[in-house]
Amino acid sequence: MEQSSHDTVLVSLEQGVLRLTLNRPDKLNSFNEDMHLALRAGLDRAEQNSAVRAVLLTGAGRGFCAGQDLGDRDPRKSGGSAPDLGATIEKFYNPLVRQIRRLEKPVICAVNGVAAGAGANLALVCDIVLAARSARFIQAFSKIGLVPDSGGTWSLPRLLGEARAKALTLTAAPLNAETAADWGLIWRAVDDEALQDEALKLAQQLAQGPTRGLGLTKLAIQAAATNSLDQQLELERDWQREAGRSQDYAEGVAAFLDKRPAVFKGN
Ligand code: T3D
Repeated sequence: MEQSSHDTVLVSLEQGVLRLTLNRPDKLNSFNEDMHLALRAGLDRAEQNSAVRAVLLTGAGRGFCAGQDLGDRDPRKSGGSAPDLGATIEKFYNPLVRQIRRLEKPVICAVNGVAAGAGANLALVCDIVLAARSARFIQAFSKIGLVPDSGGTWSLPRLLGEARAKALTLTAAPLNAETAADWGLIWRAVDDEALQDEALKLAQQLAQGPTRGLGLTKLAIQAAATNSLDQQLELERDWQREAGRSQDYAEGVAAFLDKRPAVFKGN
């Protein structure tokens, strides 16, 4: 069910994959309030609807997302008063990051073009990131006097180490997709014309997987960022107990013993 082309996020559900396409191409899909609300609504649907078993996030046109729409921050139109950017982070960007991280379903990001500012960090918070070879990741914040947000100061040093994280954020140097993959920032760089097919294939593969086990796996990997080994071992014990109660686990083992492909139903 595709929505009309003036919607700021296009939404379609096919074979368990909810595709969310950021759709303000003339502004390189930069965020205005409307697009924030539409994206959150799409993610709410992914959370609440058991027919959704994976999410695919991408952008319309030549860009993925250029971060905040700076047209909405024109200082010449604000009558001299500085905006409270902390309030917009609290209201829009932080809840978005938290929602993607807590969603117990895989979120695939297909970075189809430039990803700048909060747009770059939105991609990095997704679970598996594929990027077109022509895509660039730009920590654009320092060019306008801001600090990285949307989890960038958290994910960049973890994924890249401090040296690369500081150089990228302080200089706003563009990072191409191939280097991003070589450095471990993303999963893979893909030929531009193959990106959407490859991303959809991956999303469909995950949508046909054992949804509960995949969701718990995602959360377990994330929990390791702050847990000790002992805490993580206890978490694995508890969540394995839970995964072991799923029908998909019983199906997985039966299929192995029967020497046939498993048919996971997501429960
Ligand atoms: O404010 C808060 O709530 C706090 C939160 C902040 C989060 C943030 O994301 S802050 C960072 C904001 N983003 C940026 O600073 C990036 C600005 N954009 C760029 O630097 C460049 O556009 C790109 C490097 C991303 C791409 O460059 P290029 O040469 O490929 O494209 P372009 O010609 O610059 O852009 C194409 C069009 O998109 C252009 O419009 P036009 O001239 O054709 O009518 C451009 O103005 C528009 N556009 C691109 N980015 C934005 C934008 N319009 C509004 N806001 C944007 N962020």
